[in-house]
Amino acid sequence: MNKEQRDEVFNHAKEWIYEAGKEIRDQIHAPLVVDTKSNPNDLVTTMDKATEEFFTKKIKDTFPHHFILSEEGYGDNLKSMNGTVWIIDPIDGTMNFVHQKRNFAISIGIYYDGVGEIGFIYNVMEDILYSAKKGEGVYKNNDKLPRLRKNIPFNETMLSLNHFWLCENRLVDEKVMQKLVKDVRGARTYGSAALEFAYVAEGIIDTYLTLSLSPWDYAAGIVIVNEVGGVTTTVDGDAINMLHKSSVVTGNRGIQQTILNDYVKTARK
Ligand code: 2AM
Ligand code: CA
Repeated sequence: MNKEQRDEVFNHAKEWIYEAGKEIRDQIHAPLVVDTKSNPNDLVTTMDKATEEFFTKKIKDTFPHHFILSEEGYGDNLKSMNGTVWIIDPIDGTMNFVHQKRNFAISIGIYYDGVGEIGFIYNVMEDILYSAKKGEGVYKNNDKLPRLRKNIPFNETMLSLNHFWLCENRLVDEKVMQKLVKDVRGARTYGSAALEFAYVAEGIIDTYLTLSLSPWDYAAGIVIVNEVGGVTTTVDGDAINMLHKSSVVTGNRGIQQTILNDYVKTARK
């Protein structure tokens, strides 16, 4: 994708995100139909579906040769990342959307032949848009974010993870993860993977860990964290594949490595 093409796609996507976000804010107190998906706590609403349908229609009308990978079933069934692929989560943090009516985001990553070109994470209720184009850094609304700090002392690290890591489970030794939570300065759980990536990029969280996410949860975040000098891998330290579910360890380069090597790899069962 050349700069002209990237700018054209970016400008359309940004306009549609603001339009979708305004619609969600306008409807935030309207009655919702809430269904469950893979388990009773995996929620989907009429607003998730309507928002995804809005984006897929706009994209197919404007860019008929582009592909879409998305959470709620309006996208394509993709077997490869060839060409331009929009990876869309219409509402990331659906449980927050339902219960709190805040702390959720629209997340859109745009890839060309498997390379992340554009990332958007829109905190809808706060009207804060994190956006990135490959090679041009990250903006929080109109302000360019600085590159991530280097050499943060480990005992000053802010960590984000969900409680699953800390409870008895079949994937990790929770005792190792409990030690990690004690060794860092503070631990947080925000309930929206996309926002957690955005907070890593902003430098207000140093690392975010999660055991199983789908491409639409991290496609935009990876581009955005990468553009401020951060790094994202699986819990085994491998690159993330956009066509499958994955574990994720994203963050400030030095801290991410320490957490991966000294804690996560030891904790893996
Ligand atoms: P979602 O709101 O789009 O479903 C919550 O910790 C984070 O994990 C959210 O970003 C949520 O995305 C994501 N997530 C991914 N798979 C999930 C699942 N099966 N159930 C609940 N949250 C899930
Ligand atoms: Ca979602």
